[in-house]
Formats: sequence, structure tokens, C-alpha cells
Amino acid sequence: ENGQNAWLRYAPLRSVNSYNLSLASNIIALNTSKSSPVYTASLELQKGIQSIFSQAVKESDEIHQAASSLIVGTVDDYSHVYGNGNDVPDLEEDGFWLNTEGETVKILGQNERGALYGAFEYLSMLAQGDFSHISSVNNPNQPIRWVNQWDNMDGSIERGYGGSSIFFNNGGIVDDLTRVSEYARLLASIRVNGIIVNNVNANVSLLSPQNIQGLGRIADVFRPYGIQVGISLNFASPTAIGGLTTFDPLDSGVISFWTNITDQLYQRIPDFAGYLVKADSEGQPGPLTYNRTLADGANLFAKALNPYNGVVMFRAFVYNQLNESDWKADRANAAVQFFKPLDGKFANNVVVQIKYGPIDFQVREPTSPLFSNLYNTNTAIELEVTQEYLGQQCHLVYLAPLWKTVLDFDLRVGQKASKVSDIISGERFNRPLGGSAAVVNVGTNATWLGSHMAMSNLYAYGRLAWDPSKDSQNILQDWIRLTFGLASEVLNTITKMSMESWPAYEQYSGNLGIQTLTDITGNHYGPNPQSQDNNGWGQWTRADKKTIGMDRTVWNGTGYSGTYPPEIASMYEDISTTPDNLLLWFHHVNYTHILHSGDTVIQYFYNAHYSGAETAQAFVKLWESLKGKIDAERYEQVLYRQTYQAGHSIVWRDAISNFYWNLSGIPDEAKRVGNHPWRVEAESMVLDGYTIVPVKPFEAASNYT
Ligand code: BDP
Repeated sequence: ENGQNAWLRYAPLRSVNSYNLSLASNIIALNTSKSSPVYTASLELQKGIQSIFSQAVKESDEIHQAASSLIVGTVDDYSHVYGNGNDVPDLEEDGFWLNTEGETVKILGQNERGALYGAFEYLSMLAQGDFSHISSVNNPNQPIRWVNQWDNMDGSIERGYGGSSIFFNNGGIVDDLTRVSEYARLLASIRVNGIIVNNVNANVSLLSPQNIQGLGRIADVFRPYGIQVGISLNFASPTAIGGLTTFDPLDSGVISFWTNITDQLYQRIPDFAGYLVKADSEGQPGPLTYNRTLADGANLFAKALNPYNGVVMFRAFVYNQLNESDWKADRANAAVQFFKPLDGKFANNVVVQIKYGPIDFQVREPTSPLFSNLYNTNTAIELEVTQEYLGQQCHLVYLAPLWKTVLDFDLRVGQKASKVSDIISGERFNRPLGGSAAVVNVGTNATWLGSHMAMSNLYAYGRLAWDPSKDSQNILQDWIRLTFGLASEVLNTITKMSMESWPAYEQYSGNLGIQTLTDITGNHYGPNPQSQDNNGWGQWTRADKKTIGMDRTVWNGTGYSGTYPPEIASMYEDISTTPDNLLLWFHHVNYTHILHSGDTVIQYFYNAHYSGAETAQAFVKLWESLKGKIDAERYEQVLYRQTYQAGHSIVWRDAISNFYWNLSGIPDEAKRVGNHPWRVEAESMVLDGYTIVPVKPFEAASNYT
């Protein structure tokens, strides 16, 4: 149990003696071509049933509909073989119908991909011991359900915490794509239908003829899993490798450069998904260099892709470095400033990919207001499975509840219900395209993400992209049963740990909407509250001796709250209607300001940092209660991580509490901050081979050393 099979372990159901497996003594696959997802489905069903029930299911060539068989294929093929298919309900693209009511199990997809999803769904039920007889129609909420990998050509991964790239090394595509095929299997099982394989900070060398051939090999591996491959582009490629003197999106040479590249890609990969573009952001080149708009930039690629039905995911993560002393400057305003004026100017195959909050994957952010400012533009939400600011897989942080605060958020556009999930699905504004992307960054580590527990986030991402109305805890529990088994102690304990994990991390890292308070200029890990201000990144706390928080109101601040529709704007504009958990995001207040909860801001800080760290320490005991109920290998690995988190949560607690105590001079009413009578300082221990050095940031060590 090294984690490689993640939630697709198909663990034997030893306790089940009598189940109705007569229906699955043979499988009829309606397409047996090797690159077909239907064929993949049939292999997966054989493998799964064999593993769960130790029962072989043979593939049958006999197309006639036999009782006790399992039919998998598309609705069209089914109708063709078995008659008119009148009994099959209407399905949307990628949807499937799973019918286990009769003696024949039918798994029928609207397309081949849908059939594969149905097979995984059936296996997921069986693996969880669910043998109910159902007739269930499953359609996706949104057409685009992609993942992004931030893999570099040298094999490193930007913000990756699970080893090196499974796709690239030494500037090219790896020879052995076995791990890629295993990743494809995991992604298909959660109904992901597209992947961008390289970093948004893209290297032009991916477009060399040799690498395009390599991308073709990658696409060949993903194809049987119904997953289309796309790539991130570097906007300046025409000058970098095309021999041109410009990358102006309206230049005819540039247009033919991209048409030519696109043609080459489709020649090798006929089902190529499209491009992801990060332009004019964090040093990346873009159309603004030539005074062209971001829409001009996006449409350049859209036009090249259009004949092939390819899609451009154009990132809204565009902002400039700011002047810290300018009190009206606010990075949170950037996306709306750049994109709102362009609404309606993007081609129909462009989707603007918007991070869930206006800054950058923080532990809590208000919903990005850009979702409520684009009505004639396709949009997608960008989530982050890799825990960049959120403990980098060394801390357990189950993210579905955080994502749900955004997906379920009703932006009240035009005073009508306008949930983010209905905007990105295309439904609210009647758009043809839309969906979700998540930065995942799996690597060569057997656990994929570097930690067994972090995989609940990948699993939940796919489930929510398919159906954002699903409950985070229900999704989690499916993952637990599939990953760790059906025992109720295991289920209850991991549920408790996971559901408490995001609130705990928020409490000991950065609460009340102050953001994560990590080091923000470099590694984004560990406490470094003083790094937040006095920089151009604009993730500011504006903390001084008496006050803290960013004033983002219209009347006195950066005006950010006014970028929401009126009902939401007025809620955030007014301190009395702003929820405590976003208070410091929207308002600049005294440390002694009284929250809705009745605490002062500073006392809440202290209390929350203590209680959050306490929760993280309880995870160790909780996990230890599972000894013997989980295989030893994963038990020990998770225990190691939880023990580390318990310790690091104390580092967080003390660093942040001390920082604000020093700054404000207001003591903790409960006299905990700065008072650790039981503590043995590391520097006073007698240890061989250690040297005492100053620690930076100083708050992260007790006596600065
Ligand atoms: C930030 C990451 C940086 C990414 C950037 C992005 O720190 O590595 O390149 O986002 O999303 O969060 O483009």
C-alpha cells in the first residue's frame, strides 16, 4: 500500500459473502479498439471485479444480450446493436446511464468517455459495498473539467511537492510513460476530461518538432482514458523560436507562426485540447507590450484553434507590481480592471480562467468579483490542489469546504440568483463553454502529491467539477472508504480530522481574512507575517502598532468592495454586515475592535492560534487510534506527517501570536502568549553536531535562534 493506486485500490471485500454477482459473469464491450475508452472501461471492470470479489469476469464476443452480463458502450452503439435504445434516458455530453436494476447491468455513455465514467462509478459502488439496484442518470454540470500541471521541461515542478515531473526531464518528454498512464486512470475515474501538461510560466522549447512528437506520445497515453491534452504557451515564442522580430498578436507573421504551430500539433494530436495562456503577468510576455488588449492576445490563439474545435484557457491572473505606500493601490482590483472592459470581446472558444479569489489561493478569500463582471465571456474557476500556501502537503488541509465557499457563493448579479457554480457552467449567462481547472502538480512520488491524505483534494476536485452541489463531507467519505477501507472507526476518524483541518489551518496561520501570513516573496511556506507588507506583491496586511487590515471599501479604501453587484457590495462595504472571517480583508480596524463574536480582534487572534494548533495536535492522537486498522506502511507515513504538522502548528501559533503581541503591545488575556514555562529551548539542549544560528523570520524561533 504505497498509495500509487490512490482511491482505485479495489480492495477485497472480505466481509461480503453473498452478493449478486451472477449478473457480471461476462462483459460485453461495444467497442474493442485499444484506444477506445470503452475498451479501457471493460479492462477496468474486469480488473476491479476480480480484485474486489476474486471473481473472474470474462470478456464476451457474443453481442447478443445475455442475462448475467454487463454491457458497456455508448448509447448509439447500444441502440445499433440492441434495437432502438428507447429505454435509455437522454444524456448530455460526457454523461452516462448506469442501470443495475435487472439481471443485465448496463453502463451506457453519451460518448465513449461517458461509458468509462459509468464503469468507474459502478466499481466505486461495488468497492464501497454498495450493491443497490439503481437506474441513475449522470450528467456533468460543466463541459470543461481540466487539470493543470506546472511541470518544467527540466523535470522540476513549480509549486510541486510530490517529486519530479512524470512528463518531462532534461528538456524532453520522458521515455517511460507508465506513470502518465496511471495518472490518466486516476483522472478519468474522477471525470476529468482535459490536462495541460506544462507550467503556465511556459518554456518555448516545448514547441520543438521533437517535443511535439513527444507530446503526441503523451496524448496517446491519455486518449484511452478520454482525456485530451493541451499545453501552456509562451506568448513570445514567435521571437524566441520563430525567427520573428515581434510577437504582436495582430502581426501577420505572428498569426501564421501560431497557425503553423497549431497545425503541427493537430497533425500529431487530432484531439488536442487547446492552450492555456498566462500573459502579461509576473514577468510573462503578452499583448500589452504592443498596446494590444488581452482579448487580442487570446483571440490570436482562438482563431488558430477554431478549425479544430480547440479551446483557449486565458488566465485572469494578471496584475502589476504595486507601490506599497499607495493606500489606494490594491492587487485585488486587478483582474476586474483588466478584464471587465473586454467583456464580449473574446472569441467563443476562449474561456477566461479565474482563480477562486482575487489574490492568490489564500486560506480564505472572498469570491473573485470577476465572475460577476463577465456576462458575454466564457469563464472557468481555477482551484489549487497542490497546497502552495496551505502547508504544501506537510499539513493536512482538506480543501473542498474552502472551494465550496466560492462555488456556492451567490453573487446576486442583476438581483438574481447567481451562484458561481452556475456561472462557470455557462448556465447563468447562457454561455456555450465554461468549467473548472485545478493546479494539481502530482509527481513521481508513489503517493502522487507527496502525502496520502492530500489525495482527498484531488478526488474532491473532480467530484465537484462534475457536480458542485455535492456535499464536501460525502465526497470525503467516499474517498476514505475507497482509500482506507470501510471500517467505521477509520471512516469517522479520518472524517473528523479532514473536516477540522481547513478551519484549524486558517486559525493557526492567518484568520479573520488577513490571508495566510506565510512568507510571500519566496517559498510560501511557514510563518512570515512581516513579509506581507513593504513589497510590490500587494498581499498586504497594513498592520501597524494600533491597527490592522486592508480598507477595501469604496468610501474610504481601495474601492474593491464596489466591484461586486450592489447587494454583495453593500454587505462588504459595511463593517457591521461583513462576516468576521473576512473582516480584515475589507476593513482596517484597531486591534481592540470588537467582532460579531464578542472578542477583540487581537484576542481572537491569540485564541484562534491556540485552538487551531490544539486541533492539529489532536490529529496525532486521532490518527494513532487507527493503528492496526490501516496497513502499517500508510499508517506510519501519515503519522510522520501528522506529528510534523502538530509541531509546525505550534511554530505558526507562536510566531504569529508573538508578532502581533510585539507590534500591538496588547497582552493575551489568557496569559499564554510569550509564556511557556514547560518549554525546553533547543539552544539550551546539549546536542552533538548542532550550531546555534539566528533564525529568519525571527518569530519562527523562540529566542530568535
Ligand atoms: C502563484 C505562484 C506562482 C505561479 C503563479 C500563477 O506562486 O508560482 O506562477 O501563482 O498562478 O501562486 O501564475
